[in-house]
Amino acid sequence: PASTVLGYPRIGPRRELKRALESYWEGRSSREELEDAGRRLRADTWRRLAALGLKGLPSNTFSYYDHVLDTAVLLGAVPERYRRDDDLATYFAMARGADGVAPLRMTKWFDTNYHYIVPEVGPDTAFSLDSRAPVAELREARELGLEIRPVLVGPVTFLLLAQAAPGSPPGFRPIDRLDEVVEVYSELLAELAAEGARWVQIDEPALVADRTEAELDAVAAAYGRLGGLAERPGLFVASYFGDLGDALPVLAATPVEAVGLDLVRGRGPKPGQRPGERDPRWDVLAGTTVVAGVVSGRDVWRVDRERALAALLTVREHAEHVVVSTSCSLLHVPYDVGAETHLDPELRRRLAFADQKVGEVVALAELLAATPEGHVPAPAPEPAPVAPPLPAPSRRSPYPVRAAAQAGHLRLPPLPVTTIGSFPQTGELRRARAALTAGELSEEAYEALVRAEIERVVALQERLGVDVLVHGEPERNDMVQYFAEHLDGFAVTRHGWVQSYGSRCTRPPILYADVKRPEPITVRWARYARSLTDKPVKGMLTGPVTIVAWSFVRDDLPLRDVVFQVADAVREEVGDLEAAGVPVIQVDEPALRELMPLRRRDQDAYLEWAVEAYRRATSAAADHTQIHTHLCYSDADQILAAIDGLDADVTTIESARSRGRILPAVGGFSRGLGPGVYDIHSPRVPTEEEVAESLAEILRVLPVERVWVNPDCGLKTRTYEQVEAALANVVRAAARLRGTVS
Ligand code: THG
Ligand code: ZN
Repeated sequence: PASTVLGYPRIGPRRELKRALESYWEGRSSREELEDAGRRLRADTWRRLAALGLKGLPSNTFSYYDHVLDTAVLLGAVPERYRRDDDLATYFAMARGADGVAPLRMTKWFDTNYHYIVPEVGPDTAFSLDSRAPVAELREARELGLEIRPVLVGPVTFLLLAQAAPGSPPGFRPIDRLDEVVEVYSELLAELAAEGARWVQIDEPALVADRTEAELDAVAAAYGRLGGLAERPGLFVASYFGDLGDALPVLAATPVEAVGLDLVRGRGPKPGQRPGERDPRWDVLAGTTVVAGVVSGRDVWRVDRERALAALLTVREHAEHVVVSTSCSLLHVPYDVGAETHLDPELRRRLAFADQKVGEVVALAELLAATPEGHVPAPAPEPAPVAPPLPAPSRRSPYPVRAAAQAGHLRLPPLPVTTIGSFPQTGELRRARAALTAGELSEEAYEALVRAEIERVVALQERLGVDVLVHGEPERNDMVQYFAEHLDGFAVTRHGWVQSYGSRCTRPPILYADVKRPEPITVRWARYARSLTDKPVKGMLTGPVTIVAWSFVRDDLPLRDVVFQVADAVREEVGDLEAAGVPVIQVDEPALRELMPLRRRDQDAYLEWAVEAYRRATSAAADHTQIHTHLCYSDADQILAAIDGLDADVTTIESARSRGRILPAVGGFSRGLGPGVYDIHSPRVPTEEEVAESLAEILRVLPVERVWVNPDCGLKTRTYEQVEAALANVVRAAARLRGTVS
């Protein structure tokens, strides 16, 4: 029976790739050792998938950093400034920067928590095929006696995700270069066929977002051209993360042999439709192989077999062949639930990570093959409707009233200086936390260390002259995991790492039941910091949307209701912080944009409840309590109305690398705003001069009484040396500007 997955994790079940990469970057191992690690991981993956009974094995899903960056290399789209003699040095220069050259930008892969490297394409980019990686994998698999299917990012998606190279003429869009890029794919397909590839998977997730007529015409032209090649493998175009919509008939009309549909997020059978009943919307699939994504690659839940089988039977009514598959690559889930031996067995039985999902795909393929044509299973029961959450009462007055109350309460200078919350996480703290988990360090000894770190952070900020102090978050491993560990309804994993970008991973918590806050979480740390200083201390919380966006969440409730439950827990924490005398409370929502639906028609409804959740979390505060929020990523300009809707008193945003876009957009912003004055993502310490210039630029568009002075983001990835030097310059620059503006 036909079964496959669209992709598989690559970081390694014990993060072997992370270790190999970081050791290579630090000069502790050779290129050969890194490449050996890569080869071993690929071989282990294919053998594992074959052992689990999977028929179609994907290849080229491995990457030393990112698959979009790999595609840029494959096509020769390597900007001149990154070129080095050694091709691996070139590759990592694009990913991580080198010799004073900043890396390429990084951004979210659709609505996932994975970040890709944004390629640059200009009118003069000289495309040329570099097929070494996919060809090498074909040969490696052949040596293992396995047949594999190379996976490529498709030409349309690649160009739609690329940015115009610096210096491109106005109006130039990378997609204008589609014809030339398709020529390179043609060459590649011929070569892969000559190397024995019978199928190739071409990923076009960009087709599940809104596309213009012209873009759909380009899709038709591109796949018409590729389909018309004499020497080529079978073409399987995969869509995922949603429904193809108008792109489905377009793709189906091209000569591609197989189309992949996401039947978890995309359109399933119509409401009321009997399983197996024909659906005219899918008539276009006649003669096509459908790779039916019925096992979710985005969550950690076991598949609902009845529902999945019903979708497969409906597809079988229309398609030439059906291949059972995952809804998208398994890149977004951890490897193996079997490694989580500490989890409650009851919860464990409900979970499926990558290997369990592969098993489900195989089992469903067998079930489908054993189900006779014309079989009509009982329709799946509709989920029970749930009561909408009750509105949360607000204690807040309009902004001007609050601002006056806060001014009296806080007595801050103009251009107040603050930080985003985290201070450097020292190796000592990380080791202590590991020792605590392993039972080798007592709770008391650990807490003493955390307290000592808070003392150090508070003393440092006092010495530098920061105006609103933070405790530095030494007790937190991660801004989401920490809260998940302290809330009922969440479980955390030991080995459930998921790649975030390059060698970096997160362990998303699992929200599996109703969320409750059994007791205050952050209050004693904030209270301790407060006891050490006469300056205002800011309490630090993670917002409900971000906690949910960076977790795996239950799917038996609407996402909105889950977020509201988390909001209510945060609301209780806000109340307790205020009661403990904490005058400023920051509720971060860096992921506000990430959960944004891909289709425009769904976006307003999302933003409306996301903003409501935030207000639910913060509206318990009294007028004199100042609410701050922080948003990461440089696309704040795209959701400015929603940010305004959060109604926070002060918003700090990343802006150092995107000032030209952000500042014009925030001119009309009516509350406190702190556009970051320097980029914390680089180890470079900004000079006082540079910070003063940033501030002067900000003051050209915003009135001085609304401007806050802060770095771009949290400081946890920096060293104390860098932080101390940078903040000293920030404080001096603010003092200088205060002299000139007041
Ligand atoms: N926490 C969580 N999710 C996130 C972020 C976060 N998603 C988006 C963004 N921030 C991703 N950025 C990062 C930045 C750093 C790391 C991971 C994602 C990182 N991870 C450590 C590593 O891989 O070595 C492991 C951290 C740990 O030990 O817990 O550095 O901030 N949830
Ligand atoms: Zn940030």
